[in-house]
Amino acid sequence: MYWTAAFCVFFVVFINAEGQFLPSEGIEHFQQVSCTSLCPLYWYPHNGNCYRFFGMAMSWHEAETLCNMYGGHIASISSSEENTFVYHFISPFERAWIGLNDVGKEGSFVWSDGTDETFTNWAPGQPDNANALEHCGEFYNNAAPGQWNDLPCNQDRPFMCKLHM
Ligand SMILES: [Ca+2]
Ligand SMILES: [Ca+2]
Repeated sequence: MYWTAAFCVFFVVFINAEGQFLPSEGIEHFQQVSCTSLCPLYWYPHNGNCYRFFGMAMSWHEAETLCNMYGGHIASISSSEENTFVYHFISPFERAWIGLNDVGKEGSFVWSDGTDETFTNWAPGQPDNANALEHCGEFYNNAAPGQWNDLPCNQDRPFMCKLHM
């Protein structure tokens, strides 16, 4: 049984104009609230989302189905910072699926979790849709670290799942 609920822990601190902490009964001036989301066991929190790496290699669609079972998708990547974070887990395996694909329409890449395609990090010459068979995105070992390639979806790769919290 897995759970995907997110909840927040609120820390409320009361300080006066000089930055001195006040007892709660002396509230008059300012309050500061921080919120921390928690991830299910074995999932890593990062910038409000949860991530889990799966080292067993499988096809892109099998990987997406497994991520769906947890309530997520193969990881989308919307910034250089997120790319570095995800690649940190994947780099020992050299190649791994990402959620980007053009399964629906050749050349129109979309993220399986619906994230807007605002950031891309294709390796030089990619995506090339080699032999008209490449519709799924991966981290590529024949490129600079963290760059992407399009690949036939039936290849087997490890992958990162992402839960939007
Ligand atoms: Ca393609
Ligand atoms: Ca390619």
